[in-house]
Amino acid sequence: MTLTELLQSDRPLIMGVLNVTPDSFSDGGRHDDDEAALTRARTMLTQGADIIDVGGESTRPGAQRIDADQQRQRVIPVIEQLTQSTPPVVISIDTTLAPVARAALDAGAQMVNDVSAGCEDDAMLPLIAERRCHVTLMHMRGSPATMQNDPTYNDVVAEVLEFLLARADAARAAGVDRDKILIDPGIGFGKTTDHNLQLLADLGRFVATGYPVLLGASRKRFLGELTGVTEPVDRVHATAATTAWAVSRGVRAVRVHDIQPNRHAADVTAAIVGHRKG
Ligand code: PMM
Repeated sequence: MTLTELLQSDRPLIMGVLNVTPDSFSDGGRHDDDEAALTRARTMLTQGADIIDVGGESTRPGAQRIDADQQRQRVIPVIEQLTQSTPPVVISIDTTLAPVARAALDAGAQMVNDVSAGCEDDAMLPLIAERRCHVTLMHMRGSPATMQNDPTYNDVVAEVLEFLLARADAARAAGVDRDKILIDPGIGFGKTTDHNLQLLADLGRFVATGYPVLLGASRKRFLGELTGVTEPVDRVHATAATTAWAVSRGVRAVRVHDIQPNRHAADVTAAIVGHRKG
């Protein structure tokens, strides 16, 4: 299936996180060689992932930047293997740098997941337009190095919405088709627990824009604050709660580390929502 076909289907989409980074906070560098990454990707697909989001740079708070060459060296061999397998895997590349995105698209990726929404690299939106691929535009306050330094908003939902609509307009002005754009409020990117909860409570306002909404709450710190669970890997149930809620509000895709519990939470919620609609 292509990503276009997946987005046209009724089923809530599960995007599995494949961090090919030695320093990602939740994978702990266990997938930093190609074989381990491929095995992890195949497990996620067996468990029901629709899309694999491959990233070569950690965006955890305070993380060091990884340059384009290093990101390419990490992700391209893995992407090539996955897109050349049968059936081919739908790949999203998690990067803010156009040279990395270009190499990933050359290797068969179908979407660019840009946590800077095209702000970091001016060449990104024109590249997306030229390749006619999908793009996720995410909201972030500041950069991963600084974003958790006392973020403040007057009205977090209105400000994040305004930013995402402006970035979607910028993408369209660069030539990206409307139906290729997804938006993401960027849970945990320059937000306190209270901000994250406001964004989650008001997900319906993001869905009402008409752009498919992607949500990434998996294992994030605010879930630890709410539950008292300190280890990210143990925040599976907390994450599944956000998935069920998000799907009930009309969110199209969730970006998660633990596929099976989120697949089940999403599918059961979608069945309830579908039943209510009659
Ligand atoms: N979160 C992370 C990385 N990439 N992309 C999108 N679109 N949305 C997110 O919420 C998001 C992302 C950070 O999480 P990780 O370090 O566990 O991958």
